[in-house]
Amino acid sequence: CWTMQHPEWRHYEGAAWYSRSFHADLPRNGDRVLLRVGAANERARVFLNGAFLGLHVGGSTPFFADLTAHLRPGANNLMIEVDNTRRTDAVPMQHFDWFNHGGIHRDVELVTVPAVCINRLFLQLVERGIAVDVGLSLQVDGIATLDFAGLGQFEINIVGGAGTVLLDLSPELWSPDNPRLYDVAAQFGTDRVADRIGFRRIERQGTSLSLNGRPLALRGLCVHEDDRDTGRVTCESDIRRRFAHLRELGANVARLSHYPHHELVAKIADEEGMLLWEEIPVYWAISFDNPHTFDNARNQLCELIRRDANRASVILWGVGNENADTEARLAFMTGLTKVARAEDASRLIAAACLINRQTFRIEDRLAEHLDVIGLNEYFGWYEPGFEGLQRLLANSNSDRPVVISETGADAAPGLHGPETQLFTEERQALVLTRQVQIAATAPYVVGVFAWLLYDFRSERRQTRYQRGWNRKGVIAEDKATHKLGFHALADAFAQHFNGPKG
Ligand code: GCB
Repeated sequence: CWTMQHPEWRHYEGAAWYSRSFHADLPRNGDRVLLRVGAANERARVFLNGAFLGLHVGGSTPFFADLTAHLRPGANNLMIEVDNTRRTDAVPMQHFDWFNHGGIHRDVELVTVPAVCINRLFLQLVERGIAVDVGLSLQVDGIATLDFAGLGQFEINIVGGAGTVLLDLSPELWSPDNPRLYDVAAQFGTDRVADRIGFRRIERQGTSLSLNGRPLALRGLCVHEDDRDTGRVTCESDIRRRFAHLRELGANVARLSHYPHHELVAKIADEEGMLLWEEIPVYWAISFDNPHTFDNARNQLCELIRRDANRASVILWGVGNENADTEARLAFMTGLTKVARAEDASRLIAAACLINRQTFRIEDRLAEHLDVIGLNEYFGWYEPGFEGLQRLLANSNSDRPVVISETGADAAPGLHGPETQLFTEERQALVLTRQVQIAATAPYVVGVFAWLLYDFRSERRQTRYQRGWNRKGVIAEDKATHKLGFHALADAFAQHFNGPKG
C-alpha cells in the first residue's frame, strides 16, 4: 500500500504507477504467460512493453492479464497503474468506515499455462456423493482425470470445455472440531491443478442453522483487513494470530468485513477449523440504480466465489451491508442473491440489514431472498440503553435464522471509568455482555458477531478518543493489548450460543 510507505503519501488519493522489468523465457508450444494480481485497490490498468492489456475494477479480488502476445526476449517492462480515487458509482462508493489504502496489496505472480488449461475445479458434497465440476480455458473435448486423495482416480468427460462427474464417496466430514481436508488434483493434458478440500453440509431449517446435520450457533467477531504498520497487506503469521485470538474468545466464526480478504485467510480457516462469512463491499448507499455499479458488484461477487468455492470454512456469502430498503436496492441485492446461488448452491446467503425504525421490527423486503438475516444494531452505544433491543427482538418474528451481524462500542485502550461513561473499556465490556445476553433470549437469533476484533484506521472517526481510529476492537490496533471487552465477550460466549459446534 503506498498509503503506508511514506507519511506524506498517507492521504494521497489518485493514480500511481508500479513498474518492474523482468526477464521471461518466451513461451513455447502455445503456452501462455499470465500475470496474476492478488488484489489492487481500487482500479488497475496493466501495460506490458507499452501495450495496454486490460482494466480491472474492484480492490479486493484477484485478476489475470494475458502477457503472451507482448512478451519480448530479454527485458520486459511491466507497468500497472493503480487508482484509489473514491467514486460515487463504485463498490464501495466514496463513503465508508475504513481506510482507503491505495495500491497493489497482495502478491503478483507470473504463471505459465498450456494453451488449454483448467480454470475451474469445484468439488461439493451432494446427497449421493461428491459432485466435481471442471472448466477449461477453451471449448475443447477430452478426458480430464481427478485424483482424490489417493483413494481413486476418476475420469471426467469434457465436452465443449466443461465436464462434471459424481463421485460415489462418503468423505469424513469437515467441521471446526475435525477440520479434515483431502488432497485433490485434476489433470487435463499437461495441466494439473491441486487443492486441499474439506466437505461439510451447511443448511438452514426454519429458524435454525445446522452443520453436518447438527445445530449450529454462531459465536463470531467481525474483522477488518487492516494493520497499523502495513495497511491492507497481511501475511500468514498475521492471519494465524487472528485465529488464535478468535479461539481465545471462544468464537467459532469470523465475518470478513466488508470486502474479500486475502485468499490465505480461508485456506488457514479450512486448516484450523474456523467458520467464515465472506462478503463484497456493497456497503451503505452505493448507486443501486446504476447498471454499471451492479455489473461491478456482480463481478466482485463472482471473483470471490470462484476464488474460494472450495473452502469448507466459508459457510455464508454476504451480498451487502446496511443498505436502506428502497426499490432500487431490493432489485440490486436480489440480483446478487441470484448470482450467488447460480455460482454456488452449496452455501447460505446473508446480508447485514437495518431495523425498520417505523415499525421497530426486523423487517426487510430482501429477507425472503436470504437464508440468514443479519442485523447490525448498536443499542447501548449509538442508542442509549438496551430496552430498545429487548423491545425490537420481542416485537419481531422471523421464519428464518437471524444473527446479530454487528454490535459493539468504542473503547479507548487504557481508558477506565464507570460503565456509564462512553469510550471507557468498562462501557464496551457492558455493551458486549448485555448484547450477547439479550440476543440469546430470542429463539430465532442463532448467533452474534461482535464489532470487532481489532481497532482499525478510519479517518472519519475523529473524536478525541479516536483520532482516526475506529475503537470498537476488543483488542487495540497493536493486535496485542486486550481490552476488558475481550474478557467480557469471552465470558458471554462461554454462557450463550455455545451449543454443539457441528
Ligand atoms: C456499522 C458498519 C461498520 C461500522 C460500524 C461502526 O454498522 O457496518 O462498517 O464501522 O457500524 O463502528 O459504527
